[in-house]
Amino acid sequence: MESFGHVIAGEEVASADGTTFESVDPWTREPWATVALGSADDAGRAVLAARSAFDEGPWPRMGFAERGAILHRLADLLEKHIDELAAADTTDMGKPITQTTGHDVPRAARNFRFFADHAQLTPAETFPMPAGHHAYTQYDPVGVAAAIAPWNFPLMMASWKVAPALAWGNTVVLKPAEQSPASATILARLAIEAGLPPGVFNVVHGFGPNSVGQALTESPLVDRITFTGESATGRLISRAAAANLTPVSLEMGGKGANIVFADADLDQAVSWSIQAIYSNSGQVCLAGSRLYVQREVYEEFLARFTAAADALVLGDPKDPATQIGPLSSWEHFTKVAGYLDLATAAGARLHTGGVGEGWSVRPTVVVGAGQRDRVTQEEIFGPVVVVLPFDDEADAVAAANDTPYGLNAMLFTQDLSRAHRVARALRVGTVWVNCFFVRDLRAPFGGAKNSGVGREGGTYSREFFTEPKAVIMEIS
Ligand code: TXE
Repeated sequence: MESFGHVIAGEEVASADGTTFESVDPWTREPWATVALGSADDAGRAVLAARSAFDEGPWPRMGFAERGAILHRLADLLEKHIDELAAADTTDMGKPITQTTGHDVPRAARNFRFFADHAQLTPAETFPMPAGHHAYTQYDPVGVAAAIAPWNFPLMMASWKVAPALAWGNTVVLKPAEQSPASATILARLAIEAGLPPGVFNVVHGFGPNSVGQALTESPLVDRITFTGESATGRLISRAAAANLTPVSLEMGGKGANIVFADADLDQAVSWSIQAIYSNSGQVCLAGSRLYVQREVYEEFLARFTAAADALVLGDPKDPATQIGPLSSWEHFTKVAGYLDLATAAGARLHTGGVGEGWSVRPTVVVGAGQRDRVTQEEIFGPVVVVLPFDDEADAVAAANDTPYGLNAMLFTQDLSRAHRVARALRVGTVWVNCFFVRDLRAPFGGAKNSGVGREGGTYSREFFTEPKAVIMEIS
């Protein structure tokens, strides 16, 4: 068994009361790591360490270049330790090793490099004023940021929050998800090696309600809360944060609509649509889990899509040949499997797929569901797509917008005008046209409706992790 502690004030430590929990490998269904189990006390210790590193330490007082050099060193170390980090996430939550080595760890390193450079290179504003006065903006760090991360992209999502917070001069307490704790401790060990001063980046393991997560959201010493997870949890966090008027950034669930028009390049549409729902076993907030296909091409698309889904290799996530691993935990497996029962009980049909070996679900295609069925409306967070036909553009847009979520949508068409028109009509934070998951880290990332509050990425992260200050001076 491997062992992972909290990292507080530059030291890897046990919980104050010495308790631990086990992280379970969802493929073997055996525990593989012992992890410090934090409490509100441990969260409090970490917040105090972050507070004093912010109030008295060098980090917020350094120049961007100096901080950036340390963050680049951390990115170098992530790349050097790619195998260890990839194995940690793959073993913790079951995503294929080719995804952790090919995407998650490189993207985590890129997040640190990008935000280090972005903070250094982004200009602030000056405002022309009547003669005699001059106004400019200054982006001051805010203080202590609490980052509460999910288990579906453990290292990558943590870095997406931690990197901008640090680059802008804040100190951080990260609470990784209890299902995927290992890579956060490794990240914090590497941060010490990279030269981050003690207390600048802290990690506390534990659960959410009545535990570390809740304590962080209730702390009056925390200045910002950034969270990714379930919409219901986002509501709880908002409520807790309101007591101290702590600003929150919430990235929550999704039920991505993927609209395939009859004029689409069907090879391209099938290939992206498969990735959109089955990569990471559908445990992606951006998953294209509602597939609307124009009636003229519905049968042909369904046949091609189903063949591609059936061809995906499900198996041991540590095997490089595997394309789909198990679901992240027993609890999550039962949730996803429950939706399959719900779909059939409501009169829909599994065109292909169903429950697989252990805690896995095979790439599943649900047909015959209604727009208002739970399987079409709720986030399943598994390799389960609902395919529905539509007649015209207006129908497609109405159906796509008809959920409580609004994180993202995809559309496939060769008609340029329609692409712009539909992109404008969709009430979501991101629209991908003829592609999926392609990102520019400067672009806003976040959701409309129940999918999010606030945006992250580029200057949007700067807005959140700084106090923009106007300075007006008399110069006459
Ligand atoms: O989420 P939670 P869970 C969705 C997905 C999934 C469902 C449940 O549909 O099936 O959420 O997953 C911490 N105060 N997404 O249970 O509970 C928790 O410890 C403070 C979508 O894992 O929201 C973990 O670190 N923190 C999603 C983090 O919140 C609390 C990614 C997320 O856990 C807390 C993950 C509290 N009261 C799940 N309660 C996405 N948007 O990508 C929990 N936490």
